[in-house]
Amino acid sequence: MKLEEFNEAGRSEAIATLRPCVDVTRWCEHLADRRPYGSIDELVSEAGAAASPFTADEVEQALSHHPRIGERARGASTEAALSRSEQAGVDPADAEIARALAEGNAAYEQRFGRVFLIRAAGRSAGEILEALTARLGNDDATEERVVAEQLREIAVLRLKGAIAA
Ligand code: 2AL
Repeated sequence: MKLEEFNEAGRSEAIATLRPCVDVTRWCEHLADRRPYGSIDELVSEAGAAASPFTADEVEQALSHHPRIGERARGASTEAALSRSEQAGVDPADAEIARALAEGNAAYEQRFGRVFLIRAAGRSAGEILEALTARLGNDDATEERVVAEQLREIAVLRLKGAIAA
């Protein structure tokens, strides 16, 4: 969608455009209600500020929409297509990587009680595995900050893809 269309859309259409970026109602409503934006930079800057930080509850709500790293999202929804393209650096046919990711995901879920989340776009499977291993050593408070920051990065990247000058 063009920025001009986003600026002029009805409130519910604007919110529906934002929702696949991250399912956090406060963030979507805030950005819709701050319209109009004079530029993409202005929108992106507001989006980053409104996501700093996402609360633990918001992270939990949004995480349910993110498939595990190494699990290809199925279906034709905007979210599923975004996830597949973000995880393009992870080759599902590479059995060794798939096994290492599955083990790492399980260890992370055991340790922190939620799905391991990382901004996958632009990262190779090796880089993701390295980050996963390192983050397993974080204390709870540090990891809570890291996961909120990763969710913010994903949301802002998706926003840049959803709304163009
Ligand atoms: C994802 C995903 O689907 N896209 C992305 O950047 N990260 N999933 C995840 N568990 O981190």
